[in-house]
Amino acid sequence: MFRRNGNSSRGRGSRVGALLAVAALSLVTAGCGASSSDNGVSWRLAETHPRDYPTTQADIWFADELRERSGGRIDIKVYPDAQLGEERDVMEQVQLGSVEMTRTNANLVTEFVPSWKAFGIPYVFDDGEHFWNFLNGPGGKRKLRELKKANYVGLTYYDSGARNFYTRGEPIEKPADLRGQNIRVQPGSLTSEMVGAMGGSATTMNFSEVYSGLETGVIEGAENNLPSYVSTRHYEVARDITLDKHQRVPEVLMVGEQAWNQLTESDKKLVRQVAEESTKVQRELWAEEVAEARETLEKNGVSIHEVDTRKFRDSVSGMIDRYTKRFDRFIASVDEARK
Ligand code: GTR
Repeated sequence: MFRRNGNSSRGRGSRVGALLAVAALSLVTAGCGASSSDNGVSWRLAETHPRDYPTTQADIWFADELRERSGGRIDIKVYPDAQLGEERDVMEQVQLGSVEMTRTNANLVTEFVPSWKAFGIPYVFDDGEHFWNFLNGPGGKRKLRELKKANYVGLTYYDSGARNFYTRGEPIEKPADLRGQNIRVQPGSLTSEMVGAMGGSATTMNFSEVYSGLETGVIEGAENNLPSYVSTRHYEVARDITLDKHQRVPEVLMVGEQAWNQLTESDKKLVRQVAEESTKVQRELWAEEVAEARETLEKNGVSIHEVDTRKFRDSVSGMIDRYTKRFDRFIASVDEARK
C-alpha cells in the first residue's frame, strides 16, 4: 500500500509543484483507499495563512502534540500559505479525500453545508464572550456535527474575531458610504447579500488575489479581522478600516470522512481531545495578535474609524429578520448562549 512521507522533499516548495504532487497523490490514493497502514496514518493539513499566523501556529501545535501522544502513529504535516490550493478548492479536495485535513473559515463552508450560512448572519453574536459561549455549548457542537452531511468531521473551532470593512478610497463611516463601492467578499458566504443590503456591491474573490485587486482598483475595499488585514498587508493599499464588526465567523479544524475512518476508536478520541486543547493555544495567540495588529496599524498611519455599529445593524435588519426565521434552531441556541 502506498504510504506518504509527511516530511517529504516537497516542503514549502512552489505552489505549482505542490499542486502537481496533490494531483499525482490523488491518482495513487484513489486506487487503494488512503494512506493508512496498521501502524498509523500520514496526513496533510491545508492552511491558507502564513506560518506565524495564530491559526497556523495552532495547527502546528496540534500536529506536534498528536504525533507525540500517539507515539508517532498519527503523523500530520501542516502546509501553510495555501500551498495545497485556495481555501475553497481545498474544501473540495478534503471532501473527496485527496487532502485529509484543513483549517478553514465558516463562511467558506456554506457552499458545502448550507446550514453553516447561519454563522454569517450580521451581528448575530453580541461580542467575543457570547460567541465563545455559543461555540462551546450545545449549539456549537451541533454545528460541528452538521459537517457530516458533506463528508467532513468537525473537530474544533478557532477564534477569528470580528470582520470589518476597509477601503482604498472613500472611508466608510456609515452604511451609506458603501454606495458605489465594490467590496471583495469570501466565496459562498452571506456577506455579499449583506454588502448589497447596505448599499454596496460585492465581488467574490480568492483570498490571495485581494492585495492586487485593491492595488489595481478592481475592488475598492474588502473586509476582514485585524490580524488578517495586517498579515496580508492589505493595509498598505487600503488605508482606512472601519470597526463596524459586521460578523464573527469562526475558524474550524476538520478532517475528511474517508481519512477519519482510517482511525481506530481510541485514536479518534485522542484526535478530538488534542484538537480541543489546540483551541486554547489558538485563542491565547489570537488575543496577542489582535493587540499587535492594532499597534502595527497605528504605527503605519492607517486610519481606524470607530463607528456606531447599531447603524450598520439597522441597515440590514430586513436581512437579519429573514435569516433569523430561516435558522430558528440556530438562533434559539444563540439566545441560550446569552444567559
Ligand atoms: C480570514 C480567514 C481565512 C480566509 C480569509 C478570507 O479571516 O481566516 O481563512 O477565509 O479570511 O477573507 O478569505
